[in-house]
Parts: sequence; structure tokens; C-alpha cells
Amino acid sequence: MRFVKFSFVLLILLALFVPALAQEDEKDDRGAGLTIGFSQIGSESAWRTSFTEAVIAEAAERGINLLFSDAQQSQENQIAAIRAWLAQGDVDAIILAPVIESGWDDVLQEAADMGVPVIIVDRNVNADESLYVTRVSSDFVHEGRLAAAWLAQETSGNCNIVELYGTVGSAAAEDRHKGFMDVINLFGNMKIIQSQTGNFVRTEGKQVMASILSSVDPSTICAVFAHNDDMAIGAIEAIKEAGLAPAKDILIVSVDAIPDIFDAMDAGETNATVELSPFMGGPAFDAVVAYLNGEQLPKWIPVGGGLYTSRADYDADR
Ligand code: GZL
Repeated sequence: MRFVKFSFVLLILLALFVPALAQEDEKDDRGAGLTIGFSQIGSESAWRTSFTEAVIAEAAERGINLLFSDAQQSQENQIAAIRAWLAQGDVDAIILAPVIESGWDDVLQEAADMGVPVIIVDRNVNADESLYVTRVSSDFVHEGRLAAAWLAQETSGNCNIVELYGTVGSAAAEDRHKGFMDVINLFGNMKIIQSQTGNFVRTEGKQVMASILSSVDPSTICAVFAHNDDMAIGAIEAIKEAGLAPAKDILIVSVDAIPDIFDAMDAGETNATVELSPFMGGPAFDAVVAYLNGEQLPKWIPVGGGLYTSRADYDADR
């Protein structure tokens, strides 16, 4: 009889505590309670600011303790922030938005050696894939191809193009350029006649465009391909100050789909933009939780985006 009583009590205890113990192993499926370091490039563009705000809001909504670092465009600052979090020893994971592709092997190895998972977001790193869990990003090559395909159709494959380049060495700039060239190389009469970096910054985009307009005959320029909307908006200002009509005398296509580019579109001052979603925080946090729960993840989690020539079309897709 005593054995029966003991077994009954044991069964009750197991029913009460095993599920709780199991839950302890499973992380909250949205990451509540985790401490995650987010190394952000900076605030060089309106899209970047939207991306930062979206990640911070997503972390707050999930109950994630987000440690945020704005590197002000400096890889050195990004690496220092990651090393500080590793030294503190209290981060469950790190999310890195790398400013350029090279120079990450050592710090990623240090994180791996300490068992701290790293998720890459947005731009890419040239590092061994074993050093990070996954990358959440758009397809920059596709973005470049979309921009070029629209321009080829708009000009019947005849266009001298000014390219406003993003940050040299960044995946976003290098791959958008590659995708753009993939398409224009299909047309004998489409070529880039000037290409200079504006570092994804509005004021630099204006300065570069003004310099180009004063150094070549503006009537020879058919279009501007800007690697982001901020530089396109800078170019619009320069084109107007040169007495020309942006989107008419000189076509303009860019990337990001920020609110200001739709204001310019409404004013008839730009032609097309390729969407880049700022909402990569959710997929990144989901990847952290999945990894910590022992799940296998693909090395790339893509976010999509289309090309828009009007606010109405963009809004219709929301
Ligand atoms: C691309 C991203 C780029 C944006 C710019 O994913 O890295 O950086 O297109 C930003 O606005 O500066």
C-alpha cells in the first residue's frame, strides 16, 4: 500500500514539474528575456534610421533586452562594441549590420569561441559561413537588375547613365552595381558614363551630381541610377539647381522606397524606386530563438521588395 501511495505522489510531482523543466530548456518563442547586442552601422540614410527604429520597436514588443550600438559608419566602432559585449559575458546573441564586407573574421571567431551566436542583417560579410548563424537581407543583385530593367524598358535600351555609388566595399553598393551591369550589358547603347560614390548620404549625392553636371554636357545624361533614395534626392536638388527638370530631362531610379522618395514621385521629380524592407528585426530575432532552441537554419533568410513608379502602387501592396 505504501508503495502505491509513493508512486501516486511521484506521478503528481512529475506531472507538475516536468512540463516546467521542459519549458525552461525551450526559449520563449519570441525571445522574451534574452539579451541581444545589435551593432548598427549608423544613421547615414532615412532607410537606415527606419531600420533602426523598427528593430528597437520589435525588441521592445517581444520583451528582448536590446543592447544598441550606433557605429557612425565605422567598422572599428562596430568591432569594439561586439568585443565589449563579449567581455561583459551577458549577451545571448549578437546581431550585426556590417558596414563593409571585409575585416570581420577575427571578431566573429572570438564570438564563436565564446559560443555567442551572430546573426548578420542587411549587408554581407566576407567571412567563413561557419562564423555566423544566418544572414537576413534583401537580394541586392536583384535590386540592381530591377532598376536596370525598368530603365532599359523606359529608354528602349538607349541611355547614358550616371551612377551614384553607395559605400565602396559594402555589399549593398557592390551587388547593386553588379545586378545593374548584368542587365545594361545586354544593351549595346546603355552605358554608365560617370560613376562616383556618395556614400548613401543625401548631401554627398547632391555634391557628386552637381560636380558631374558641371563637368559633362548635361544634355548627354539620360538617367541617374542612385544606389539609395537619399542620394537620388540629393541629385534631384542638384538637377533642379542646374535648371533642368528631374525625372523628365534626366530620369531617376533608386533603391529603398523611403517616404521622401514618394513625395518626390508625387511632385514629378523622380521616376522609380526599388523597395527595401526595414523590417528585418523580426526574422533576425526569430533566427536567434530558433538557433538557441537547437534548430538548423539556412545561411540566408531573404526579404523581398518590388519596383514602384507611384505611391498608389506601393500603398496597394502594403
Ligand atoms: C541596403 C542598405 C543601404 C541602404 C541605404 O540594404 O545597406 O544602406 O540602401 C543605407 O539607404 O545607407
